[in-house]
Amino acid sequence: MNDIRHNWTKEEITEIYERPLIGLILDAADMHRRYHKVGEVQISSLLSVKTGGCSEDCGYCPQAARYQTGVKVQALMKTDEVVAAAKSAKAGGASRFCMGAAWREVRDNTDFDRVLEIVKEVNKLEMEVCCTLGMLNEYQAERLAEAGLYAYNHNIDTSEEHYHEVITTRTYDDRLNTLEHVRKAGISVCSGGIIGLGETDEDRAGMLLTLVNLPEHPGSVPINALVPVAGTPLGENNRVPFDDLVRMVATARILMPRSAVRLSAGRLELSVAEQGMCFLAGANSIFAGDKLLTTANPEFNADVAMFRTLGLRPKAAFADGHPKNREKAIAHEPC
Ligand code: SAM
Ligand code: DTB
Ligand code: SF4
Repeated sequence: MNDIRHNWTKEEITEIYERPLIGLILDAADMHRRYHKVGEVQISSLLSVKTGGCSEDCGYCPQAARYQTGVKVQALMKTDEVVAAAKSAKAGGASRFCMGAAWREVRDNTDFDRVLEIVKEVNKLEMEVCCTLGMLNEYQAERLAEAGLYAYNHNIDTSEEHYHEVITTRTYDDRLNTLEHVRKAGISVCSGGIIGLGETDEDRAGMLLTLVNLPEHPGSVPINALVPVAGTPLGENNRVPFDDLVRMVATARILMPRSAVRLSAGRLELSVAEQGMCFLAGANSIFAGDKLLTTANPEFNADVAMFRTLGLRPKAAFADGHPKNREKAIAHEPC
């Protein structure tokens, strides 16, 4: 049977998500072994290059100006500060450097010019450069591609049906349009979502349905567990049970065999054994560094110890193909 499909139904996805957990993990592990080197984990480092003061109302986000979360607004960082952070991330084993900005969308101004300059400089470090800057038009996506951007993160967050319960200042279609601009510009799409937003299992299947039926599966799929932040509308939500996270990872792995499935926000709450189950279920990417954008992430030394315990090793940059050679990356065969 063809593993790479774009015609899944929600019923098929639900059937996978609801399998008995151990069987589901083994099914996902089989798929993982067919398409990836077991134990190889991509390490991405995150840096918030422009923090807080965002005009959007995303119910989970500590950076929305309208919520009192104690996040300090910080203007766009200077190029040399960002490059210094990228060098130190590389020294710590990261092969991808992802820069986040608390913007609704990119505007054609001097800040964007600086982001383009930063992308060019970080690219010289032979790291995979990624940005997450909010919505982009076609022209902005092309300019980022020309500057050497490898990947663009833009999450769909949840199902189309649940989206307006979480965010009202933009639509699901706005998100999908940006993803299309990114894809057309030849930039690797990084898109996933968050669990723990008050969604149902059907919404979770719906979110994966949107991702898997895109014209190409995203190169990376971040699966975030909500980090509840006081002051946000979802700040009182319960943490998601670890087995829900394992289910999401495993289902994403089965649906999108070639993609990197990133165990993203929420790792701090997981034991090494629980994270180990996620790696077994097909997670092969993490955000490393003691901070995500504004919230805490496991300490560097704790991740080094976890890699040793679980027998994991960092994946090299551009192992799936250099952007200059993107066709090769897309066509790569199962190993
Ligand atoms: N402003 C840009 C945007 O929204 O696309 C980029 C930065 S935004 C903070 C990046 C992603 O972080 C969001 O799409 C969301 O999926 C994730 N995120 C934000 N707050 C979170 C939280 N409290 N817990 C888990 N994930 C979160
Ligand atoms: C993604 O999917 N998760 C990251 C990254 N992409 C940009 C962000 C997580 C943010 C968690 C809340 C915070 O630290 O502000
Ligand atoms: Fe702004 Fe992005 Fe946070 Fe939404 S998720 S409030 S767009 S920074």
